[in-house]
Amino acid sequence: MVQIKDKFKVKADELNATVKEILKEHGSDKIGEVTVAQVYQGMRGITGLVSETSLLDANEGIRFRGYSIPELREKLPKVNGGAEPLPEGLFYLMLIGELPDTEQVQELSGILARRSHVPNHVFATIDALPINTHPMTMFTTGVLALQTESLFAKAYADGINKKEYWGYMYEDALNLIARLPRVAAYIYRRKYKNNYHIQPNGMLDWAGNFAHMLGYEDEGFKELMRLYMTIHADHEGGNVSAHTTHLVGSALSDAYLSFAAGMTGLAGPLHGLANQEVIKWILAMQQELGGGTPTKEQIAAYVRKTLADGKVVPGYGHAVLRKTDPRFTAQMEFAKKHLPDDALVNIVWNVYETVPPILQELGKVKNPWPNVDAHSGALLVHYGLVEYEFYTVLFGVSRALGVLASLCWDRVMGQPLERPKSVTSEWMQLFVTGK
Ligand code: FAM
Repeated sequence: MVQIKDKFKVKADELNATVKEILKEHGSDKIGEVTVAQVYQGMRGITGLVSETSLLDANEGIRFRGYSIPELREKLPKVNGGAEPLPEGLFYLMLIGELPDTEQVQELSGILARRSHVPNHVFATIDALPINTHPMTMFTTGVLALQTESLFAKAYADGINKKEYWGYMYEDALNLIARLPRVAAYIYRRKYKNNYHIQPNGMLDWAGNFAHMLGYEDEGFKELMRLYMTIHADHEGGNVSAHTTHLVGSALSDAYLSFAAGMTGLAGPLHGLANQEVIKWILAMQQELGGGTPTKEQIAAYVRKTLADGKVVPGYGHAVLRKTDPRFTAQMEFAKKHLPDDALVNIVWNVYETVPPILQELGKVKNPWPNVDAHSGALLVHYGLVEYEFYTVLFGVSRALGVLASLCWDRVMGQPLERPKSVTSEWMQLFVTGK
């Protein structure tokens, strides 16, 4: 079987030839305009990046190499008897640009299992942090501690030719993806299960083994983990975790340094930390209402109180999407199939019916619909993973698939140091008024 790495290089050589032609014929073509508001307000809608792995449409949602989430759930290989896609297959698709067959996914699962060794100093570094340290801080620290293993960093220090950068970045990316479940599970078992650690099972797929090391043997949870790791893997290149990984990587920081930087962004409440904030918000609402299942009227009142307190409703809205997130819909379908009567899930569904009209009333919210985080916690709680501070670590393990596949493409395409221009408001004043 042609090695995945060789296949990647063939695809990259083809794309490099295409991009060379595009730049030669159209390099000075204008692709858009930039307004003063966009410069001051988060560069929304400015097309300024290329990321091969996925593309986000405001109304259609995410497509990974052209495939929607429903299409991935149908077409990607699954475990025997399973219904959810193997996330290794999505990594293959994002990297190579073709749907893998079962044999190719099984080969990738084996490669990752063989590369999953984590040196003891990484665990010792995590152990040096106080037990009440946030899991995302432990996770990011663990990734940085792994940087000792970077083949790219060693090769660069030895003076490699820039044409060889991609090969070492590819090896680091696969090694890091292979190691992350072990690091994440170590953190979970240290913080919540009295340091009782579970050894990996090399016979399981990447996500199934992750569930096993977390301490969850239920096949339903393993299926949820396969879906979870698939839908959180990528969301084009401009979101905070993807863009940060890309930006730091553009300085030729290795995969460990770049991904750790991306994870510090994912740890933000407006980005990946929202998945824990959603469950915290629902539990706080239940507590304030004396427990039980709140009515839609009670939910509406609590939403209005949240807004009146100057807080955001976590799990709702999106910087690009202008409809219900297909990643929310995929989770809702999973819940309807496996746990339709779960009380917390039914609260999520009642919140879904209640929040959008209230956010629309405000007149300022561009997307009142739920995003991926609005549903994820309720599914995890159902299977017993109730420690919501850990949820963003799950998100981070999944996001590695997309941002590290993208990092391999950045290096093989020879993407340069990223360096947009900034100005001062004094400059802006002069620009807009002429004085
Ligand atoms: N609750 C309350 N207000 C909201 C809101 C929400 N869910 N979503 C947007 N707004 C407000 C926003 O704060 C802004 O208010 P101000 O003008 O007073 O500052 C106004 O509506 C316009 O914002 P926007 O243009 O509609 O949204 P942005 O593109 O600025 O922000 C989000 C996008 C995701 C940061 C925003 O929707 C939000 O804060 N959502 C809640 C946090 C969340 O769920 N984040 C997770 C996002 C998810 F995709 C992920 O990355 N995992």
